Amino acid sequence: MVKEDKDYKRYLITSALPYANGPLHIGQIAGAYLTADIYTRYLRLKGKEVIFVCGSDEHGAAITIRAKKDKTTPQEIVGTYHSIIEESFKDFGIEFDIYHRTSSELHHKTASEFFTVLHESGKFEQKTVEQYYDEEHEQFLADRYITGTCPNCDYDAAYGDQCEECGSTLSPRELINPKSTLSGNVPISRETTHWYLPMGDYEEWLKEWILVGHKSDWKANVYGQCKSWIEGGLKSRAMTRDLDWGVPVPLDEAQGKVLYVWLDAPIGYISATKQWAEDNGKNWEDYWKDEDTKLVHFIGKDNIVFHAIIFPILLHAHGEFILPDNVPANEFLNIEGRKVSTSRNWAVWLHEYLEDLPNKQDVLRYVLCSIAPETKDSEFTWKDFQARNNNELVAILGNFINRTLVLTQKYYDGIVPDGDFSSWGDVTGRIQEIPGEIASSVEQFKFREGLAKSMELARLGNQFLAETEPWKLQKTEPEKVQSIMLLALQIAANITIAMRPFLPDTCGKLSKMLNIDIDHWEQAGRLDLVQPGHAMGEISLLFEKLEDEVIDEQIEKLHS
Ligand code: B3M
Ligand code: ZN
Repeated sequence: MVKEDKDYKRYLITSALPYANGPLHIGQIAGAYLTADIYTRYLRLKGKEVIFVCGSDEHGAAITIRAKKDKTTPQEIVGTYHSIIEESFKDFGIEFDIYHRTSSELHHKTASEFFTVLHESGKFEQKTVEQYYDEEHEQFLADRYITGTCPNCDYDAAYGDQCEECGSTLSPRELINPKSTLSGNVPISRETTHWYLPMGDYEEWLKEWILVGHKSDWKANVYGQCKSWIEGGLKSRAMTRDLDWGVPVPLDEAQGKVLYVWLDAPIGYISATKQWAEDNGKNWEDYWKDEDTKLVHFIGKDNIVFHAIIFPILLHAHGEFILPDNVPANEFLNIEGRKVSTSRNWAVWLHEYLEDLPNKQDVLRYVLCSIAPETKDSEFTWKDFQARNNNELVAILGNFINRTLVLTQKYYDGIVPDGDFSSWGDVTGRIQEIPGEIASSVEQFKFREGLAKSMELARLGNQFLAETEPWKLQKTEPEKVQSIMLLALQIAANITIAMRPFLPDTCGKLSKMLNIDIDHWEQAGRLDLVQPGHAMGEISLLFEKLEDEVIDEQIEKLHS
């Protein structure tokens, strides 16, 4: 039985913890952050009890390999990138309740205790196995420390844990022509001991929970991946690693070993919640141990198995935690016809965008939401970015707002006129319907559709002004013009609420111009949001046209 939203008391929203091994690029933003932020902002406007948690993933080979490449230490790497990432999220308007980090003491303690509970209740299998080993660097090679050809798609740079080309999960032994990332040498085999999660033991449980229980409410891409993994048979997976960077395995016999990063990182959601609760005088257990909490993990498609299968098994095996209600994963965003590649610098970096195009975070939010890879990979191009800015934000939304406010200023000195707009039933009817449609799209994680619906308000307003042409009637029928303007102002006021989850900065500015502060979703759709006699604030332009030079510069930058 799928639980309905009304059956939940509170929400816990998470976005994948980005590795603190580099700055954020817009592909990541379109995947796991913007949509989660929109969803959370919508819930807050509805007055729901909700927290949105995230943080830096500071462990794993992603960090240590980067440190080695840059000839520095893992501490140095995470120190630098944690701050850059946190800052750019903030400037972009991603409103986490907490942005935590997995190198924190609280996280180490939380992850360590989690492991201990599983270990003491016999949930792991201890096995001594042969693993690849780099003799030159005296290190075992797991995950990203080993690369080779993917047995499923022939990609020649697949990692030991995952092929980034076809998305399949792998183990080092499956790679064809394995090579050490550290030395480039062909590895030898050596014995080592690890603690394994016998995932196969949970197959029946997963079939029931996902394949039966979430058939209708999980996105097709997520459900489909889960189905093929479960039906393909789940193998035991090591939950520990021979590394010196990470959360130490809390067992005497496990010296020099740390928790597998995919065990420790999702526990980061729990430790982030704990830190938030401590900072805000709340009880973290309400969010993790009460069935009335709706837990939703926003991620990118390469993280599906970890969030929909492995972490739920761990939570279930532990026994005290709730499970995610949904795991909305997006596909990938390509840039100008090519896959994002951070190593080849084929990416649009968020912090650079925010610097190069200041105060235009909402333009990027608008474009990324419009093209979000919700059901399949999608494409970002700078020309499309320019077109959406110029033809949609400027020509439709900006234009409608500007005309409405400028005319109100001109005709009535900025004081909302009195009037009767009851004869435009088609228009008022749509204003009343649209918020419900947006809500339903957002609740089903269809953010592109929700944004398009919210934009329909601006289109409606534009069309209404174009049809009624108040500027032609002001001399002859001033009373009719008052009614037209009053209705146009109600549409503008509705935009401040209906578009707020998507474009928070713009809606904040617009609210100031209208001198209103509508902070509850239930007010959306109403036709009395601005009252006759109300004085508006100062007017300015919401968006500006982007010239070719600006766009060409960005295209050049990408190719340089
Ligand atoms: N850091 C992987 C990634 O950035 C990983 C996510 C962890 S979420 C618990 O794709
Ligand atoms: Zn592959």
